[in-house]
Amino acid sequence: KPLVFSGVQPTGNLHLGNYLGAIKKFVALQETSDCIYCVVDLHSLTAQLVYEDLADQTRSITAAFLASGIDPKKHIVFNQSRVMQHAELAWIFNCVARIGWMNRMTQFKDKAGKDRENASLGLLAYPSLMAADILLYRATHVPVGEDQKQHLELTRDIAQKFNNDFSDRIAALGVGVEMQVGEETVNGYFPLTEPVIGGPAARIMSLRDGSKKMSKSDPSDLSRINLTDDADAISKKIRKAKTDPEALPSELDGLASRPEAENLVGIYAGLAEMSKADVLKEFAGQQFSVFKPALADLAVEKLAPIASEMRRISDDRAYVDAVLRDGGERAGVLAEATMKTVRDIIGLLQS
Ligand code: AQP
Repeated sequence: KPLVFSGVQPTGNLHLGNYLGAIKKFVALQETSDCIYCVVDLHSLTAQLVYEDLADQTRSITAAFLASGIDPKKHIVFNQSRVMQHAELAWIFNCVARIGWMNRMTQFKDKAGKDRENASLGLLAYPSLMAADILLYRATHVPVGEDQKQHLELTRDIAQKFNNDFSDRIAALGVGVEMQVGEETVNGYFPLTEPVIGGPAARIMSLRDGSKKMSKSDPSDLSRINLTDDADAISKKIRKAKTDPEALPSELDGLASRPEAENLVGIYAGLAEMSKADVLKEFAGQQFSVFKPALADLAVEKLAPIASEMRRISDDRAYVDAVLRDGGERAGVLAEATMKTVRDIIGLLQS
């Protein structure tokens, strides 16, 4: 059975991009896989060290997972900092990965801005912790938005370098598994994890600027639809979304160089579980004055039940905390099993 891992940072209100690009996939994968979904609170420290409400943000992301349909009994839901092995493996991966690999990450370049010397070391090492999150469970699949693709490639690079560097010890301990790398069959301890990216909503853009991704940290609230927005807010944001004066085309080609129009079509497709081409078949030749209200109705229909369920779950703080505690205990058992082997592979004294 595939083993799925993914995480979301408790850095602010979840938005439609997080939902369509990631959480909706988390829910679907539960049917076919064993899933571990994590609120990655240690990752959020890379953006900002001091939060007034980190614990409440962590609970709120957990409530969003549960409200969206993640089952914490059949699968595992927990917050990263409870399982200290994430930080332990990240340290080892800091020593496996190369600084040049980290320097090339576009997310680091974007977030560090011009003053790179002053960015936190944690921001640079972020992908190393992410690789640890995934490989601690030897996850085979990671559902993420398009923006995380490069980090997933780096996770494979780290796994591959670890497998290569320690190949003799992995073989001597008999802890490797056979895997295919290109043409070659190799024996490694860590799998080369596959990203699960794709569909019409893998990269949802800002409602104000079709060249920027929808993001929690955009200062304009009009740029995103939050999972907690009410029907009025959703309708208003879609009404005000930037568009062009043309009608919708009948073919996908007609959306080329119309990023805002393409984004709204992608959002519709993601919410309705249709392809963009089918959305265009339905709305070909229509103006945004027709398409936007239809999109707003669909968004309200899909998001309102999640928002109200989130509120209901959030009111029961003891329940949310119990889910995270229980998930943390179960994740901790799996994590320690991996770390015992990793310490043996490296040769750290454990007896
Ligand atoms: N715009 C997006 N479209 C599709 N997927 C997206 N994701 C984020 N933005 C979009 C996916 O959501 C998951 C959780 O993201 P995260 O919270 O761990 O980190 P992030 O990518 O940094 O999210 P934000 O909202 O954009 O936050 P800021 O503003 O802090 O950068 C991931 O799978 C991500 O791909």
